[in-house]
Amino acid sequence: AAVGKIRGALIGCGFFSRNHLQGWREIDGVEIVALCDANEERLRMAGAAFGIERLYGDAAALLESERLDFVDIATTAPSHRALVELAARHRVAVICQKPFALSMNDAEAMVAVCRQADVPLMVHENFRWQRAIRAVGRVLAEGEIGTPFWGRISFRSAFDVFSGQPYLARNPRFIVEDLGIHVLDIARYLFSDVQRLSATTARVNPDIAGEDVATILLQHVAGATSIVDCSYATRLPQERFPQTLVEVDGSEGTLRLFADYRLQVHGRRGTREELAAPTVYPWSEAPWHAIQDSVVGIQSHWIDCLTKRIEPSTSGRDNLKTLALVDATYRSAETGQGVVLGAPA
Ligand code: NAD
Ligand code: 89V
Repeated sequence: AAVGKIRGALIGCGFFSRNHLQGWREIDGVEIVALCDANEERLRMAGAAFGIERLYGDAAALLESERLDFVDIATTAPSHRALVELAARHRVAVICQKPFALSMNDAEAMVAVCRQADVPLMVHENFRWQRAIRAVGRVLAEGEIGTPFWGRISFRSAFDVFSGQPYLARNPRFIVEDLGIHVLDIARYLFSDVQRLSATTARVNPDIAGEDVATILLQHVAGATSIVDCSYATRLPQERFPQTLVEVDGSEGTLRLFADYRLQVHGRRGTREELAAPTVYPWSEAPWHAIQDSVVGIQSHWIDCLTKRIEPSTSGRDNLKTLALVDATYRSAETGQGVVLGAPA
């Protein structure tokens, strides 16, 4: 490995991991020096595709043998807690894919163990790093439409996510845990933390175990009310996976993020439209462009934070508040009651 570069290792060489590996190649000053996967074939294939020779079937052996500045965990959620704890024991900084954990109890323990070991921890919550979502965030921060009082963040699709990620059809919880988590995080990012929430969920597709529709009403601490709605059962004339559409009404104007990344702002200075489209890399694959670009965005942010020793935007601590919204959504849908969120830790 080149001298002076930040040294990372990737754990989990499955469906999404190639986006991580491509993303790391886009960023100067970082090198993925080793790979780990319990599945030997996937491990070998990723090693061959990315020219990485140091391969491990077991994460404990990886951490024993390699000198690392961070590990990038891209396994599915059931393995996250043990892997984060392992990295913390070795005092190695950690990125962990979403969903960070499947229970608040696990998530809190994972944040605590990294804090005690003084190890930086970021959750790979990349949707707030999509270029169009950043553009919406900038318009709101600059006050162009005044103070937001209402918003809607909408993800409606019938894209077949199950062939690439078969576990999504089998998990008892589906859209809120896998996708709603991203949309709820965008709501926190744009409108502040949440004090109260109510939700309904439904399963339309009879061939999957979990829910594929969720509609969530959020009361934000800064005053806005928002609606987060997501569906994988919505057959539109034009499939727009994985686009997230946004509407915001503010005291001085309105903002609309329409399809195909057309951002319209009607504010103090009149009406304007910009294109907030993702960067398309040679390795980008339709329709994943926006997500792949956001991987580069969040990974660049991680390197920036590691170098400057600052807390990432989607640190473990921050992500507990997004996970609490996932948890509250399921509770509200089950009980038919609104849920009041506790004061953040
Ligand atoms: P996958 O099942 O295709 O790949 C996971 C890999 O991890 C498998 O190859 C498996 O063998 C390996 N693995 C599991 N436990 C391990 C362990 N303890 N040690 C070593 N290897 C282990 O899953 P995927 O679809 O690539 O998803 C991985 C994660 O990424 C999930 O949590 C998913 O929610 C998330 N994801 C995020 C995005 C995003 O945009 N942020 C998109 C897709 C998936
Ligand atoms: O982004 C994700 O986390 C993916 C998908 C877009 C399919 O929900 O799992």
